Amino acid sequence: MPHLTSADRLFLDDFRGLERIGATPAGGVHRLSGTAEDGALREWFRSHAEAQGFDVRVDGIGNMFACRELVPGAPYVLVGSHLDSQPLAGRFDGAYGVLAALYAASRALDRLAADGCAPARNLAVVNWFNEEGARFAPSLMGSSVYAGLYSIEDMLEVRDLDGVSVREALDAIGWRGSDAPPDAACYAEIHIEQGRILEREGLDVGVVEASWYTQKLDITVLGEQSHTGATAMADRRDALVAAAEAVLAVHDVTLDFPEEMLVSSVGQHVVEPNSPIVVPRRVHMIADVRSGDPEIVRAARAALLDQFERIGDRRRVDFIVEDFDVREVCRFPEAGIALAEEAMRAEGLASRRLSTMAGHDAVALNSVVPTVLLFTPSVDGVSHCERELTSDEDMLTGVRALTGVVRALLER
Ligand code: HGY
Ligand code: MN
Ligand code: MN
Ligand code: MN
Repeated sequence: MPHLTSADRLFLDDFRGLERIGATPAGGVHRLSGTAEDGALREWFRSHAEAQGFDVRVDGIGNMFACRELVPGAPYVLVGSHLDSQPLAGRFDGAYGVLAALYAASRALDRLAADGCAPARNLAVVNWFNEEGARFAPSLMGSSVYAGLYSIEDMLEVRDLDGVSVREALDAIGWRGSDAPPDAACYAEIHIEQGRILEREGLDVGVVEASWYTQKLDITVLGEQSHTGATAMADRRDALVAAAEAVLAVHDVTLDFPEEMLVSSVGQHVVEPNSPIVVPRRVHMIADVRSGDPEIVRAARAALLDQFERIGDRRRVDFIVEDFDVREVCRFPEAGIALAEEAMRAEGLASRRLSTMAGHDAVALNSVVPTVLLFTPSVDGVSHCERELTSDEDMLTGVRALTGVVRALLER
């Protein structure tokens, strides 16, 4: 590890402090949106942002904006990510990007002042509400409301599996605000890659040029409840057996396409009544399907619907399938990519362009303002898992990279 500056040590100390919120015994975090852990993270972020001279605003869907007004009336450079996590997940996904944004924002302002340059824009560091969509679907919720892709009224009424609404959850932790969010001129984000490319090629930073097409299938399988002992096998309408075939179909449909051009999983699965001696009457499950080519997803989706129909006929159950959380391919603007690559060169960092298969708040923001998305290496490419890891050195390099980008965006 090269020589650590005092600012580097401060960053690492703060990241260690952040890690402890919602920490799990196995070294990960469990920080679902709208929970007490989310509330603690927000208090942590607010106190650290205010300590660095930012004024924190909270909008009606719980997005947090730590603002520095530099040029009255000017639009804002937004830089940030998300503090919520998947269940039993990693310490870095989102949280690293929020802390890196706070440090890069302060350092970019210091650099501008040291260079005698005046900023042309204002600056805000953002914690977006519910990027993960784990407790409340869809994902990228707060950033999509900000981008006008979803209505705040609809999102506040979304309910989790226990029937708790977003509104009730935010009110319970006291984080449903009423501040007007700042107007954005542009957005920048740094995020762990959650893949293996940067690590395999020994690179410092990734500059993201496009995101994959992603969508989810909301699948309900309806059979009939009956006694697992007394009911003849020929008389059963077992929703779970049919759902099990459907789960395999979701996985195996990827084999019909060029290797790694399509990825899919069923990650969430609820069985009713979920009793050992009752034939299940209903299974509700969510499939996630992604590809760099939307036509491949559309073809896979058609094949699956056809298979579900055949499974339903054979098993005498009904399938109800709805599309949601659809994200078209997003291409980041060439001007932002070039600006980021220039900043990497100026910092002496090795970077390359790549696509993201994971969704990010930057995808929502890019639908309304020019956006730059940077990646930092992930060890083994593992994420949404407690052993997710990015080295201290790579985290600090990412802060340097983001600082260069924010400084350039402030001057435009
Ligand atoms: O959808 C995603 O890939 C992100 O982790 N929410
Ligand atoms: Mn601190
Ligand atoms: Mn993330
Ligand atoms: Mn994630």
